[in-house]
Amino acid sequence: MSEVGTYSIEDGGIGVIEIDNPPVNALGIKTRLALDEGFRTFAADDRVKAIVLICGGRTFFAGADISEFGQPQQEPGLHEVFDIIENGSKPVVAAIHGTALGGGYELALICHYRIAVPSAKVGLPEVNLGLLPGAGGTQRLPRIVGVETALDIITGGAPVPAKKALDLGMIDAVAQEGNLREDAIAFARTIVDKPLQRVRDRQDKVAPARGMPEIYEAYLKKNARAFRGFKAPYNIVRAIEASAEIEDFDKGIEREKELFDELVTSTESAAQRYYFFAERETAKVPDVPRDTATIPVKSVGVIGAGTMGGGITMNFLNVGIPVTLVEMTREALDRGVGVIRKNYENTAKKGRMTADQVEQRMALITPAIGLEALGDVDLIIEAVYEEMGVKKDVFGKLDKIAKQGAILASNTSFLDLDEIAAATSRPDWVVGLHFFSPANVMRLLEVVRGAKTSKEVIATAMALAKKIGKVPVLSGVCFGFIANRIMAKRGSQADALVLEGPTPQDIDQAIYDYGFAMGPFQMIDLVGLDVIGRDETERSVRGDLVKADRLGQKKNGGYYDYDENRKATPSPVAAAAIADFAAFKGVKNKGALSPDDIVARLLYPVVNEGARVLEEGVAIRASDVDVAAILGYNWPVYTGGPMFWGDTVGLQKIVDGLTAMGIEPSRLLVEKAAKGESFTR
Ligand code: T1G
Repeated sequence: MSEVGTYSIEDGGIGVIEIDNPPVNALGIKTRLALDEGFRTFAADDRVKAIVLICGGRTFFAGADISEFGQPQQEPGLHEVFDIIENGSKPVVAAIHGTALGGGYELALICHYRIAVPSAKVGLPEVNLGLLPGAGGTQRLPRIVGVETALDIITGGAPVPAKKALDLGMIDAVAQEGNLREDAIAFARTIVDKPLQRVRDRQDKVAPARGMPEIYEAYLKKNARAFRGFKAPYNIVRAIEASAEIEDFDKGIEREKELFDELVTSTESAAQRYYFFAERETAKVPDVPRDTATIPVKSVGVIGAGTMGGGITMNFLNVGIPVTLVEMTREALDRGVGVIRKNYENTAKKGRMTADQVEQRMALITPAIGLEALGDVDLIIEAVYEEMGVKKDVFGKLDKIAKQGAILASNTSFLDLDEIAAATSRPDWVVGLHFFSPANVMRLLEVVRGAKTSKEVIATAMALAKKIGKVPVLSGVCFGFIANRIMAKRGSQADALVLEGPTPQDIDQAIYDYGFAMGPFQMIDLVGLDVIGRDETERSVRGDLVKADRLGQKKNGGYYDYDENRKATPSPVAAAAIADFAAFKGVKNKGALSPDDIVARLLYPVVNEGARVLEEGVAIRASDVDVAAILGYNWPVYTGGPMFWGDTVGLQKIVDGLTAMGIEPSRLLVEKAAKGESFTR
């Protein structure tokens, strides 16, 4: 009996190997030792005619143990264990619940049969870690579902629900929910005498694709935009090509290993594996124990039915929490409710929810005029105009209306939460819940902790964030909190650099090639020059362009000109405005800059601000800063985010670069660079 495995023999000679290695039965060394022992024991026991492999806890094996990557491998390795199973003389049935992912589903593919409960999902999400399925998944899955379907499943990485997996042949049977063990044993009895067929020996699904390299070129071309900057999808496509082109399975495995090894040693994969844990770390607040009592939130009030208020409302409707949605006029309220309905109906049109579900969610809204309707709700989120006087007025009134024990939250994106809390008699119940627009889509939620916010309110906010599908990042009180504050440095440097010679398109191209979806000037033109916050007390290029009625894509162009299809071209008008403002400011034209120098000029200051946010204690940990930048601003995940990337570049190089730019490096950055320390390694 191993530490995490138990073995039993049921009627009919069915050997059952049960692994229970919390939290997700990852295929770390303890699990591998238990599998090795179990299968060797049953192979040698003549009473055993077939074997069921099942897991305890929340899920079937959820993959290799990601924390083991980069460490010396402890024997037995995954391949050794898999060989014992696949080359055994007795049929093996994988009994799946929860999420059989990555190496977990690859283990299921090694077994001769797979049975799952209806709520189970199976998948190969290694692409999210900058990897490919390195235990045979790229060679076995095409042998079950064919090359085209395997391309989608493996480059997409999404889990496949049991019903669809059955249709695709990824599993062979569906068990009754809650009866997996019994059903798997019964299933095993039916296959005891059947001839053993291994997935690796099947050719029928891959033979038709043999000799058709155009499949893969076309696939890479079709997905060029989605795969841009990532290495793993390209290697995945090549590995799946090998499953059809290389008839000898073991040679196909060799090719898979070659392509896997390229990825597992890459910075991109290290960054994405780091990010996997970073996203799960954010909910842990050092001085708020995980068992801190949380306040039940069974009803929510949202003040403001505009874009933010409506999006915020949808998050709670989506998880069945009723919302009292408050506006000041019937017209604004009806418009807001109408937008929510329209959003759901659009989702229903795409087949992602039913008409009934739309009505169920809409029925959870209680529209109301005036704050008085909020006297009974457990949590109130204010999403009114971003002006301190307005916020303080609302919170002063809420203090009189909200029940004792209600949490009062502001969605402010940069104002001083402590000042807002001071407008109430209950600052310990005041917290910031900073959603990012569109609030029903963006996963980042900055939880802003005021000086007096209680630990229970923080614990509740962090737990509630996860319940509504957000990734919470705790922030202290400062202008712009974390994501907006550090990314503002990219914008201000872009505004300064464009006066010195590089054009908006030079700057945007460099930032696009670094991995962002678009550059800063394209973003401003998209959002609108009159919308993006700016200091109106001072002249600026943006102010001059707004005065010239150039508002961006929506009106007359902005930094670019646009044709009727919104295709951007460099704008002589914008170039003249930039030159005119540079002359006004007395900025000399220093000529063009290389893309690398443009990236350094725009992003080193972001790393520097991230260091400041850490030294001020606004953020708890460097990986939280990375999560905020990646989820809030689409910082390319394969760089790991600003702090991980800063470590990759080298902190001393960043200190020297900032100094050369005349930008003062933060104390923490200088200290770490001097000591040869890193933020994230
Ligand atoms: N390795 C190590 N720890 C893991 C883990 C893993 N594969 N998966 C989860 N954890 C930890 C996680 O850090 C957290 O820890 C706890 O389990 C609960 O996770 C050879 C190379 C399974 C859907 O990519 O998608 O196999 O914070 O908070 O929301 O080809 O975890 O509690 O200390 O996410 O219920 C491929 C990754 C690996 C699956 C559960 N497998 N995991 O979600 O809980 S590479 C994956 C998930 C591989 C092979 C390749 C999810 C989940 P802590 P959680 P959850």
